[in-house]
Amino acid sequence: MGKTIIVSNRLPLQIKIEDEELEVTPSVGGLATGLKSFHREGGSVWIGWTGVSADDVPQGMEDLILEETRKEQCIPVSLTEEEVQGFYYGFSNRTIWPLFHYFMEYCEFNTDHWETYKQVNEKYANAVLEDLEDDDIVWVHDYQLLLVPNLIRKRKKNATIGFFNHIPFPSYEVFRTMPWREEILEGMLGANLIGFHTYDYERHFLSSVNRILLRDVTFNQVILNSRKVRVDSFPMGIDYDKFHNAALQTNRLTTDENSDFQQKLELHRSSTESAKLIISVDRLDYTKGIANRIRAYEFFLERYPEYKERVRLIMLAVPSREEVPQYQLLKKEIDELVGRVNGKFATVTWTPIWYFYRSMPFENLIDLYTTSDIALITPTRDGMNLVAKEYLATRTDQTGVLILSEMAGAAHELNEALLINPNNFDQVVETIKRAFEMPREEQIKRNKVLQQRLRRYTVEKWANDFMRALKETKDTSKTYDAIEIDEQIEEAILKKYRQSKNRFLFLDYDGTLVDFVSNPKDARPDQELLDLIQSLCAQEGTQVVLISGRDKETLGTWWREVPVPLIAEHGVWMRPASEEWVLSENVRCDWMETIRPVLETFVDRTPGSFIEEKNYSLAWHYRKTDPGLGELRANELSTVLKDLIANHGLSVLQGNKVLEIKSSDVNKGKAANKMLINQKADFIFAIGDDWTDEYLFNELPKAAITVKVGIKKTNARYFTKDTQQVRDLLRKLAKQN
Ligand code: ADQ
Repeated sequence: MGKTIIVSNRLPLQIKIEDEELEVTPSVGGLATGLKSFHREGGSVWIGWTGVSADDVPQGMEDLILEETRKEQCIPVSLTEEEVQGFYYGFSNRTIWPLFHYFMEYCEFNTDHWETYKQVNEKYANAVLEDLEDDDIVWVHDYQLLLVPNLIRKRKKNATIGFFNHIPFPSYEVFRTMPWREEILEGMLGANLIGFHTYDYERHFLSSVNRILLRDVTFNQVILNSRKVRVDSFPMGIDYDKFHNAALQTNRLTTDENSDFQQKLELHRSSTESAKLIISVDRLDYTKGIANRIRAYEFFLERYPEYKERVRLIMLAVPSREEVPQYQLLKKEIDELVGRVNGKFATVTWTPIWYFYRSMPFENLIDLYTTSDIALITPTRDGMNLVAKEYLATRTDQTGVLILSEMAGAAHELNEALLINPNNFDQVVETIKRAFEMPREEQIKRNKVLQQRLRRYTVEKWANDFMRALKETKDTSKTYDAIEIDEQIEEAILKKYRQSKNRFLFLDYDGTLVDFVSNPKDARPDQELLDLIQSLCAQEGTQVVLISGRDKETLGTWWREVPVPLIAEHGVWMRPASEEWVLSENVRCDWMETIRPVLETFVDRTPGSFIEEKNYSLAWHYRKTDPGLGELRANELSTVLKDLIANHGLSVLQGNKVLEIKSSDVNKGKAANKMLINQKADFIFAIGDDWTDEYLFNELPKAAITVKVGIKKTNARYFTKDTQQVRDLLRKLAKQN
């Protein structure tokens, strides 16, 4: 078992350089806690930026930083100020962050930022590659590093890579506005496992992959040519015991032992009987709904003036991304709003809002959580929101009310909280009132359930679950019956080829020799392919047969100059090398009059689909339709056809984004076998990518070497990954004598 390499934008440590002195202290955020068992074990490492730009590191101190961070099992990625600006403040926080949180109006599509983002992602990937050994597991985190998984994959094909996105993944309609959407999806798909906090983000991602990259998605797996990527949701938890135990300890302190901060909080409580505290804690970010929270609180005081002097909102906002203009504007807006509300309602002895714009030490955060009767957490979008969970963990007597926005990922798990739509002011105001009035027994009943859940699904469990699922992805890739053609198998095939005298190669065309294109007419063979088939045909004792579902006109035109035998329409037509087409099966087609109108109704209802009329079959193509709709209609059509074809001796072939109706007497297997009659073939090779080729694999003699293109369910003996590998193999065959 190798080591774990964790990769995130920032390292879990703080670096201070003062008077040429270096101080490195580990920081204990949620992520660091969750990953501690992996990070501290087996020489594992964490790769990331130190938070100090290379321009601010005094000359000669680089090595010392390296040495000191190494002691914490960390490897620093060095970033210049310019890189930090373009990568972090630029593309990460002015493009991805707003777009993924549905703030499209804040989103900047700046090519320079994108270039820097790519370049810095390369830096992180290189740092991983320098340290990566065969059995290692790489876990990449968050939206700053979306391209890293594929950058690693490109250079280390068999690496085990996980990726977790800590923020939402937006719906396809929003994501598709991104100019570099393909690159971003491809970047993420470099991983074996992609994790999100909720199922909604997962399905948004899968939908984008399906619609933008036109990749097949089955359940929660993306099917690529050579591998599958599993996508799943893992809701992140907190270090429950840390918060709970700290709260127990605070509650045990006597008044004198309490912190100054706690004493001030108590003063407010004791000043008025029934006085209540509402708390909110966030990074100062426009996604957290801070401004609307203040406005809702203002409405509350207006609508229920009896609460004046009996309630206080303590707002804690951590400074964040102050170099991004939107955050500067937000800071100003919040300052003004707090000023306005306090100015409007304050009395000599009471201010309605206490606002802290700073980070608080852990102990004070606990003081706040334990003293507050209500937590008001109202993001307009939030990947998860850990503050909500932390608040609940500190409620040791199980009192307290959590008001939580439905738009936070955490809302999916925290159903017993009072869930609100942060845009519905009326609802927020009434919910604050309800929270005030909620009987103690009800609070306890709700929190009991919530705490049980949080205690069980901690951040450590989250990390373990993700890692287990990541390791499992390695095992599932081995469950195919077909064996991948590796060097050894390839050598055996070549050897057999050399030793035989009468060889037959049955080659499917689309998806095997050429990749799929959106318009089937554009898939004509390139010169390289023409030459390759020509040279195979020229070999003595070798019969190459192109066997396809395509119509004879197209195939005949494309292969006019090459003396290769062709089988068209799955076996209806046959063209011996350089001769005329002959009808190889006497097939009826009077059924077409009945089936065609049915297909036409599906074309009408499925934009982008069309009917291809061949001499002896009808095909309904849906490659260019909306992928979801196409699959849905294809299923519907199969069902409709099942009843219709029963009496006609017809069958429906489900190809790649096509349904083809044809006589049951015709298939590629039968057609190929016909060619083999009386031939004494001593080498039979068949290769194809879709369902119609399974007839070949099933019906050819047992000794045939059958190969599927792509990782799919198949009866072929072997599989190869893509058309490129097919061509490589054929090229090698062409060189044998
Ligand atoms: P954040 O947007 O930072 O995280 P959140 O999950 O709430 O949001 O985490 C904030 C953390 O900072 C909490 O642990 C909290 O205790 C701490 N904190 C906040 N204000 C503080 C203050 N003034 N002083 C001290 N500590 C403070 C991103 C996503 C979230 C997702 C997390 C984890 O935006 O949606 O939940 O990652 O995946």
